[in-house]
Amino acid sequence: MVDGERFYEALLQGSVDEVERLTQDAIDAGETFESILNDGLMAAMDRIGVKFKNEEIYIPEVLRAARAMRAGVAIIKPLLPSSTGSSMGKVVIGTVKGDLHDIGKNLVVMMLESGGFKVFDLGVDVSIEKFIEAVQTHQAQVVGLSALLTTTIMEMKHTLEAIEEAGIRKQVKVIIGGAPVTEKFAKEIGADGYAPNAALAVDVARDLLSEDN
Ligand code: B1M
Repeated sequence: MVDGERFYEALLQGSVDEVERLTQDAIDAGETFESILNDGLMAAMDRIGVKFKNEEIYIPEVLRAARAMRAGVAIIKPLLPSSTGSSMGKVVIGTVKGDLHDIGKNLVVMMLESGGFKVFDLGVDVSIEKFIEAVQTHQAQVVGLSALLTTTIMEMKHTLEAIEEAGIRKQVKVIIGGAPVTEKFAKEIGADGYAPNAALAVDVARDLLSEDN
């Protein structure tokens, strides 16, 4: 079993070395990608979020925790099967304008790549214009929008509207996700798909593209 408490302590300390060591130990003990991610790193980050909300810790500590989490994710990444077959399709993805959270989005990128998609990651704080330009340049079949703030999820709606106005709505499937996003919200704004986590984002993308063929 992954020792969630130790991952939490290491993230709270922002200790890259300790997170790397715990992650490697868990791999050596035969733990799976999913258990290290879900029971170790993500469970720890959820607890960091609670402390942050309660103002027991502040942005510098959260940033250090995020850096340590990224180090752990980098170590488990090779556990994901790497895709070898033909490309499943092209995805343009980013965190919407005004939002700097990228840990979840980066996991979605990792899973999509492992699932055989060619991913163009636009990063964080991505403007609507940049999304549209990237879809056109790369001829993407899927756009992925991530948002972690209740104040930025409406950017998803605005991005969808702009995709419609640009005349490319029929060309792309839009998938949205992030902690405050729900299936209901996705339906309300007219997104094609919603995924509550990174692994399901791959299934949703696959299903949407296979509906088209
Ligand atoms: Co911010 N933050 N943060 N933060 N932060 C939250 C989101 C918050 C819930 C914390 C809290 O109060 N409990 C809160 C939002 C409250 C709200 O909106 N109602 C919050 C706040 C308020 C803020 C600031 C406003 C704080 C301030 O300045 N006063 C500020 C905003 C900055 C900005 O974006 N403009 C801010 C800043 C930051 C840091 C920069 C310090 C840092 C981000 C570092 C980084 O990402 N590089 C940070 C962090 C780390 C968090 C918490 C603690 C952790 C987020 C995270 O990485 N989770 C977070 C609390 C929490 O979520 N518990 C919090 C782990 C990650 C794996 O999960 O991103 O949900 P998640 O991704 C999941 C799914 O959601 C899904 O798959 C992922 C994995 O399975 N998913 C998708 C995500 N995107 C998807 C896309 C898809 C499909 C699925 O399809 C395309």
